[in-house]
Amino acid sequence: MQVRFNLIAAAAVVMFANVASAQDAVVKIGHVGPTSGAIAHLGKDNENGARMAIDELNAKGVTIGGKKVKLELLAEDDAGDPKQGTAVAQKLVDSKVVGVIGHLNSGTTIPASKIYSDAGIPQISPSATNPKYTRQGYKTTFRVVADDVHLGSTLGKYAVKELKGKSIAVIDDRTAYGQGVAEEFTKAVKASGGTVAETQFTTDKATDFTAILTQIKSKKPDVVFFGGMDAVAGPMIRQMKQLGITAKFMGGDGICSSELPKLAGGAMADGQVVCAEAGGVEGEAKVGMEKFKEDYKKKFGIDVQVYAPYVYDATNVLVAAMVKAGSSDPKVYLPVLAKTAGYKGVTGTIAFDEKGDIKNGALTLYTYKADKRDQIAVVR
Ligand code: ABU
Repeated sequence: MQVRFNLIAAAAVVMFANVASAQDAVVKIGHVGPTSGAIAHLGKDNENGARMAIDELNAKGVTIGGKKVKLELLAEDDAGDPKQGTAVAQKLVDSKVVGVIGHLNSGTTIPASKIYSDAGIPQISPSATNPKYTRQGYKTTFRVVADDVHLGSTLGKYAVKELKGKSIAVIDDRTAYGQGVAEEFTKAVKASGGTVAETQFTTDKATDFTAILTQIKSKKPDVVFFGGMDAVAGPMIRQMKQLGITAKFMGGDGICSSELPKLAGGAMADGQVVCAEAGGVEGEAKVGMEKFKEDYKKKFGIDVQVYAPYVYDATNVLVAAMVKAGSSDPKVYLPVLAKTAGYKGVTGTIAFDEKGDIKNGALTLYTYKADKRDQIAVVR
């Protein structure tokens, strides 16, 4: 009887040791993405990645500086809009978050980074790929994915060398991301001996591409590259089919989502689309990524879009730095975060360079077959 009582008491101790209590100090972490608007599915995907990390950490129990803490996620919506991005950044600073994961878009991440930098709050973007983000001289900016230089140059080379593109058309949505990645793509096409036959622009809100696609059709393109997001790329692919344009369609990480086939309304031919995610794992490391995707589906009932695993890792990296520093005070843990090296995440090994960019970042090239993403290769 006494043995049984002791076992129950021991189990209770373990249970309560692993569950944050109401008395634990609260550590607030911000997350920002567009959870409303045309790319809300991507914003929600990112937010889910942060929620998954926070829930798991709280369930395991987090001790910082000898004190048990409860992590609290403050999730904000910037709607992909630069003005709303800076407004919610200020709101998070005023709410005393000690770190921020986000934002999703380069166009919101870059202006918001000044607000976090002025407040001394570390920010890790899991998906903003415009190189400028980490090149402003701020000590608070970090990124766990490769940037547009890497994305654009790899895709440009692929268009010429692998797809044998002779007549290449480039469209961008005039956002910080879309324009930047299209410029890098164009540079790489030229450096690889290819020619850009036509350049057109649209916006991240456009839905009718008849005029620009008709112009592009006259150049008989074999490759069309789009710098922008999946919500615009989907209808563009559909309208290409309606106009009889059978060219390969390429884009960066912004189009490389699970949602793209649905957004294209069934107009994507197998192997027609080639895109790149700004990260990736190979070999044995794929086991962790697959497990993450299964756990994510179990928890949220939906598939990962693109960047949830990177948000998950970014959140864990942030908290690991606090634990290592023994403090959640940004002044104390920021230098430890900057020295992150050899962190084994589901997206691979994370270490930051002097700018806060991931060292030795990878890219994964994908196509779509039967409306499912199909990996072509992981490249560095
Ligand atoms: N990297 C693609 C989506 C986010 C962005 O950089 O705007």
